[in-house]
Amino acid sequence: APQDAETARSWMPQAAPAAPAGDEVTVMRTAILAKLAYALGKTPATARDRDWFVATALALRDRAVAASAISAGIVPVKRVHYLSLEFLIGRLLSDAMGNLGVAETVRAALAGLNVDLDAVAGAEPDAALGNGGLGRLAACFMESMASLAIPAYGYGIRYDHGLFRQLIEDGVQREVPETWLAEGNPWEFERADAACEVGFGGDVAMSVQPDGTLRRVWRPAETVRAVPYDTPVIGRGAKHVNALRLWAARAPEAIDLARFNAGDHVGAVADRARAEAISRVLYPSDGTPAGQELRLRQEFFFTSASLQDLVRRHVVERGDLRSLPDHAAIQLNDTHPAIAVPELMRLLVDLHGMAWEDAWYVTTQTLGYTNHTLMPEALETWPVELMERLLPRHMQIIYLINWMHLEEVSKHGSSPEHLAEVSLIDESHGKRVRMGHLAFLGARRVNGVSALHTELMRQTVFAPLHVLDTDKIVNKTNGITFRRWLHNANPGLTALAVEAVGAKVLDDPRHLEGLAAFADDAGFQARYAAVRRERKEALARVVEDRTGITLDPEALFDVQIKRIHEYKRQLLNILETVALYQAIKAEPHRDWTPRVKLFAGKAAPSYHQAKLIIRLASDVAKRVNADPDVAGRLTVAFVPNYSVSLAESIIPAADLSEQISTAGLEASGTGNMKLALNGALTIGTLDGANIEIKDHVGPDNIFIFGLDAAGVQRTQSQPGYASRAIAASPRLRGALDMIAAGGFSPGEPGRFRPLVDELTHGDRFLLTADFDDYWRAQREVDAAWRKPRTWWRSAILNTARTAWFSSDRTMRDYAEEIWRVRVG
Ligand code: B1H
Repeated sequence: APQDAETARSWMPQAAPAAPAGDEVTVMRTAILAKLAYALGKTPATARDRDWFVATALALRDRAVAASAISAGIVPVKRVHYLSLEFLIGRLLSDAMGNLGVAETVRAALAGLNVDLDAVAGAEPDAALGNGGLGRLAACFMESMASLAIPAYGYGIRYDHGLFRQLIEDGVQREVPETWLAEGNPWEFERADAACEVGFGGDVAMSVQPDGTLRRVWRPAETVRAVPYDTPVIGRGAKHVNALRLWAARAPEAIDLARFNAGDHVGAVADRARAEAISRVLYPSDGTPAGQELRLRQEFFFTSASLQDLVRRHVVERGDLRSLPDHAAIQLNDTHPAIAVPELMRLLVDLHGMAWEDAWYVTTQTLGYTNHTLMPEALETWPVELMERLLPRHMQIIYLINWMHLEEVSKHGSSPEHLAEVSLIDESHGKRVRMGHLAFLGARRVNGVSALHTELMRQTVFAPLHVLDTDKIVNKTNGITFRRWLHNANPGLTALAVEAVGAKVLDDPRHLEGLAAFADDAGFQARYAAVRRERKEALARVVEDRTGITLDPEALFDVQIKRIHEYKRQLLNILETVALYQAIKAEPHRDWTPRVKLFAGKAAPSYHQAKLIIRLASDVAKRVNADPDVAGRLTVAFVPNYSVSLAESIIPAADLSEQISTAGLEASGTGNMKLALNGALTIGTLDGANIEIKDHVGPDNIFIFGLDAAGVQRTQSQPGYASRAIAASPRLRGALDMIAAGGFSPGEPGRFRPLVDELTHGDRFLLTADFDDYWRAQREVDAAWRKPRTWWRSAILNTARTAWFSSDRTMRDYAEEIWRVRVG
C-alpha cells in the first residue's frame, strides 16, 4: 500500500549521518591494506571479496583488542559465565563495524580501493553454531552484555561444522555439511596456553590425604585436550569487550608413534579421531535431544573445560574458592550443561578438598538455570548405565545429591508418588537421570523465557519441585539485540527513527516510543512504507535468485520463518494457503488482496513429518505459482537454507509475521520480536511472548486467534475433537481433500498421507480446532491491508512499542535478580 512520493518528500529530515573525516578513512584503508599484504600475502589486484573480508576483519579485530586493552588488568568484582552448547552468531562484520562506530569509515576506505563493502560483507560465512532460537538468544545476550559492560565469558564448543546447509531438491530437503572454517576464521585467537584436560570413563578410587582424611579420586580411562578459541565480543561504542570462549577437542597425543612405527598407520591416529569427534559437528536437532553418547561427551567436554577455566581464574585472582559466588555467576542455557552441578561439586570436593556442605552452598549460590521448553519429548534424561560408564564419579555425586534431597523432602512427610516425582532418577522406563531436575536443584534461580512459559513451569513440569521452594522460579522474558536486528539489518528504518526522535534512540530503544507521535502522520507513513518497499524489492531479488520465483513487491508479504516443527504449525499456514487458493479459484473475479506467502526453515534430518511439511509447501508453491487463475493474487515460496543472514534480509521486508504455535508450546519465540520491531504485524496465538507483544503493541495492532493454553488443555481432553472440527469446517475439509487426493502431488497421490492421517486421527497440535478462527483472522488481515492509513499506523506503533523486547532489558533483569552483578 504505497503512498505518493509528494507526501513522502514533505516529511523533512532533521539530521543526516555525519560523514567520516578523510584522515580516519585513510587510516582505516592503510590498516586494511597492511592486513591484506602482511597477513594474507595478497595485493589489491589478486584479492577476492573473501580476502578483503579477512583483511577488514583483522583490521577491526585490532581495534577490538585495543579497546579491550583499556580494561585489561582490571579484575572485575563479578563476572558472568554463560554456558551454552549453541551460539548462533551469524556474520560478525557489521556487528563489529557498528559497535566500533566505523561502518561509514570502512565503506569509504574500501570504496577508495574500488571495493564494495556489501560484497565484502557477503563473503563472510555465517557462524551457524546453533539450531534456532536458543542459540540465537545466547548470541544476542553476548552482544547485550558487552554493550552494557557486564563482564562476561560465553562458553561453548567450536564446532568444525555448524548447522547443515539445506538444499531443496524437488521439494525434498537434503543436508550438506557446512564449512564455515574452510578458509580460516579471522575473528578468533587460539589460546593453546589456556588448554585443559577433560576425562571420560575409568573408575573411582580412594586416596588418603596427608592429614588422614579420605578423598575420592576419579581415574579417567581417557582424556581429551580442550583448546580454547576466543572471539572478542565488542559492545556498543567499543567501551567494553568480552570474550566468547569456544573449546575445540584435541587428542593429548597427535599420533601413537609406537603403532605408527609398527606399520599400523591408520590405527596410529584412531585415538586422535575419536577425541576430536567431540567438536566435529553440531547436533542438528532443535527441541528433541539426540540422546547419543557423543552428545553426552560434548556436554561434559565443554562444561568441564569451562568450569576448570573459571575455577582456575578464581583461584589466581582470589585464592579461596569459598568466595566463588561473590565473584562468579554461571548460567546454564537449558540442561545441556546441567552436568555442571556434579562437576562443580567434584572440582570443589575432590580436587580442592572443600567439605560437601560448603561445596553445595557454593554451587547453589553460583549456578542459574534457564529452561526453554516444557515439551515432554524435549526434556533431557540420560540412562544411569551410560552415566556410570562415561562419568562414574559424577553418577556417585548425583546419587548423593539425590539422597540428601529426598531425605529433606521426606521430613515434610511426602507420599511415595511425590518422592518419585521430585527424584533426580526417573524409574518409569529404565533408570534415567532427569537433567532438568538436576539443574533445578543445583541452581539458586531457575527461569522461564516468557510470562506464560514461566507460569506453566510452575504449574506443570516443575510443580513438584516448585512447591519446595516457591522463590526459585522467576521469569525473564527473552529479548533481541536491536543493534543487529534493527540498526544493522534495517538501516533505512533506523535512519528514519533517528530523524524522528534523535540519535539517542540508538543508545536507548525506549526512545522508539516517540515514533508513536508520527503514527498518523501521512508524510511519515509514506517514508516508513517506502523503506519497507525498498526492502521488499531487495528480498524479491534474493528469492528470485534462490528459487526462480518472482514476487510482486506490491503484494502483502506474509512470512513464517523458523525451524520446521509440528507444534509451530507451518502446516496450518499451508492448509490456509490451500483453502485460499480454492476460494480464489471459485471466485476469480473478486478483488482478492494480493499476497505472497514465504516459508523458510530447516527440519531436523531425521524428523520425517517436518520434512514432509517442507515438501508440501514446495508442492503447493509449484501448483499455485503455475496457475494463471490466481496469478497476481497468491504466490507461495519456500526459500531454502534459512540462516541468520537470510533472516536479516527477510525480516525488514515482512508485512505479516506468522506466530501460530499451539498455545502453551512455544516457550517464548524471538523471531516474533524481531518482526514486530521491524513493523510487521503479527498474526498469532496467545502463546509465549506473543502475549506480551500484544500487551505492548495493543490489541488493535495484532491479529490474535485460536485457543489459549487453557483452551488447548480442555480440548485435548475431549477425544474425537479433530473429526468434529473437520466435519464442521467445509473449508478445512476442502483443503484436506485436495491434499489427500494428490492435488499437489499428481504423480503420487499418497505422498502426504502421513500428514493428513495425523490431522484426522489425533491432531496433537490442534490445527483442526484452530483452523476456522485462523481463516477469519487472515481475512481480517486482508481487509486491514486495504486500508493503508490504518495499516501503516499499526506498523509504526509496532516499532514504537516493542522497545521492551531489547535484550539489553533482559540482561539488566538477569544481572539484577539472577546474577547480582553490576551493570556498566
Ligand atoms: C528452544 C530448544 C532446544 N527450546 C533442545 N528448546 C535442543 C532444545 O539440541 N537440542 O537438544 C535444541 C534446542 N530451543 C527455544 O528457545 C524455544 O522453542 C523458543 O520458544 C525460545 O524462544 C528459544 C529461546 O528461549
